[in-house]
Amino acid sequence: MSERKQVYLAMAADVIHHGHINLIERASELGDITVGVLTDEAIASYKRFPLLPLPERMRVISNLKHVHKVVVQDTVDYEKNLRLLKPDYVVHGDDWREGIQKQVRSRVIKVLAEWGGELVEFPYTADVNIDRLRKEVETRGMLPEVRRGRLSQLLKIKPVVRIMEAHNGLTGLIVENASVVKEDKIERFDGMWVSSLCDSTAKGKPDIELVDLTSRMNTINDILEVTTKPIILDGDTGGLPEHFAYTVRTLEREGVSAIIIEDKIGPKKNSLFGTDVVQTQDGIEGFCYKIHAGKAALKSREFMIIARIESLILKQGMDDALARARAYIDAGASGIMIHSKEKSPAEVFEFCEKYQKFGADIPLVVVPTTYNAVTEDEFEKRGVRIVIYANHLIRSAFPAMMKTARTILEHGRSLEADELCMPIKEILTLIPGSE
Ligand code: SPV
Ligand code: MG
Repeated sequence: MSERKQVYLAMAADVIHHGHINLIERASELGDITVGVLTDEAIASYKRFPLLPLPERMRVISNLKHVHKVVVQDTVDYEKNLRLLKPDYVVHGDDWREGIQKQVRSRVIKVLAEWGGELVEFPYTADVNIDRLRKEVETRGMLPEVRRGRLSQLLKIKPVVRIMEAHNGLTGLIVENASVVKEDKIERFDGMWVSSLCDSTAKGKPDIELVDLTSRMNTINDILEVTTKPIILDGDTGGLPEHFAYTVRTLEREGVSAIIIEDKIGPKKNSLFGTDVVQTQDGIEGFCYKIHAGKAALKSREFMIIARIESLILKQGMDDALARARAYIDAGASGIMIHSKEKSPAEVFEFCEKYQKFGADIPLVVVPTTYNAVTEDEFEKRGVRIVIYANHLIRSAFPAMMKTARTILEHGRSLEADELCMPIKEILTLIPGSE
């Protein structure tokens, strides 16, 4: 009796729909099915954060009719599992001939050819719009307790978490939805930074800790309402330790994932002024007390209090920065942000190298506004875990709006400004549910 043929299918299996069932049914006619379920890391590398964790997704798949075996596939690429299993067939929907999975498909064909295996494609089930379904589930079902943990979950599954500034609902939507296709990956932002500079600027106010928490919470709520990604709040100095404890609780209750507080006291000025303005750094002890007060107030384990070190900004030297990092970690900080306003990344790189030697598993955060030639890959090599693009949406919006305003003034009409603006039809339908 001839042996049954071996069939391999890989899937995220996050939301199981009849498209999956169609595929499995057809694949079962070819032989015994092994399903490779993508890890959370693999899914996050090319689309969104999975709704269900890997063990749950594997359990669902292993209980489906026709599935003989379930294995883990830890990359979007099939090669490793194909070499291990040497299947006669790989089965997939025909939708991957175009788009980001095209290259993965070519490699599957090439590797299978080594032992005479074959790729079998079935027509993609046309009425499944999984992205729309997913969005519905996420925006409707995004409870604060789910969202709050998203940053710490991302840190477990991504080498570098990429954060972009948002200062209202619209910019929140940009961070939520912007994507580019790069080789066989879709690049997206992982979450939002609610910057004190941008939040203040959007309200026409200076970045001197003048915009109070109530007002900052309004901004945050506007963003929370229309997005699903984790939010990191720029908490300035955190205020008095007694007040900070309340701030932390408010934020965690709303579903914010982290606050970053900087070790300065008194009238706060933006760090990018450096020593051009008077800025006072807090003592190590005082700032540790504040971190401790925040930690003690927490109700959840996932909310992160990240300590931001201003020693390099204030020219206090590398040793001071490192001593503070150690002390803040000991005080319970769940992350360390090192800030610099130098054009060269040298001092940040030096900090990274020495920080790695601590051997502490506490995420390191950078804000490369001035040393912006450094890529995320280079940060990753140095152990940086969160990269924040702190002000780029407001900085790009302002010149564009000013140009339009001046164009109208120059011409005494708006015709010439039209080419600077998006078409009315597009703005009307930009926000879902406008019709
Ligand atoms: C902010 O975005 O408000 C920050 C980062 O605190 S920086 O402007 O570089 O100080
Ligand atoms: Mg700030």
